[in-house]
Amino acid sequence: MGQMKLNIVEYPDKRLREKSKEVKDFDASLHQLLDAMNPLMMETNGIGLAAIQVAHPIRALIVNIPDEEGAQFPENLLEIINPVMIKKSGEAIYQEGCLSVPQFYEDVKRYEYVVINYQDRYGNTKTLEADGLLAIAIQHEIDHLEGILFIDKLSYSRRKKFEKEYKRIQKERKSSKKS
Ligand code: QAP
Ligand code: CO
Repeated sequence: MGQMKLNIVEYPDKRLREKSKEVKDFDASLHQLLDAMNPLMMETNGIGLAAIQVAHPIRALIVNIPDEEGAQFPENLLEIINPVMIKKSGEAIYQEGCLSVPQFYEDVKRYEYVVINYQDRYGNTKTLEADGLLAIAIQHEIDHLEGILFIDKLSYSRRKKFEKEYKRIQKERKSSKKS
């Protein structure tokens, strides 16, 4: 079987607005997708990636939170399938970005603490308690499963700022012919 070639789907692609489907088969094709998502996330300097961002609208995501120096380690990779948030509390504001909305970062308000139930790649049920950056990342990625992007959570004025910057980013990308 050949290597799976994945590309990041970028805003404003409508495919990012789909609601991802529950994973029912914890089979080789799921494992192959997860195995291809991780190197892509590492190459693109990501800390979280949902399957829908690589054009597979299934309820699967990966997260790898860096340490204080920004280093990521394979043993910190979390593969999260069919997550359900069972507890949430507090408030935290963090400047978020998204591989599907390149080069734009803005403050987003999230819960400070969350607990999720999820399944691993074999279908085993797990519970994860998260705070800090991990809690933020999990909420950001779970939003992707519902077709929600972090820019949807911005205030009216910040959303306007995004629209303006987005146009500028697109122009720059066109003129530099890198895409
Ligand atoms: C979601 O985001 C997230 O614009 C994951 O040019 C964001 O990995 C979780 C990235 C904030 C927690 C806090 C974005 C890379 C990566 C870009 C990412 C870019 C290159 C975003
Ligand atoms: Co994202």
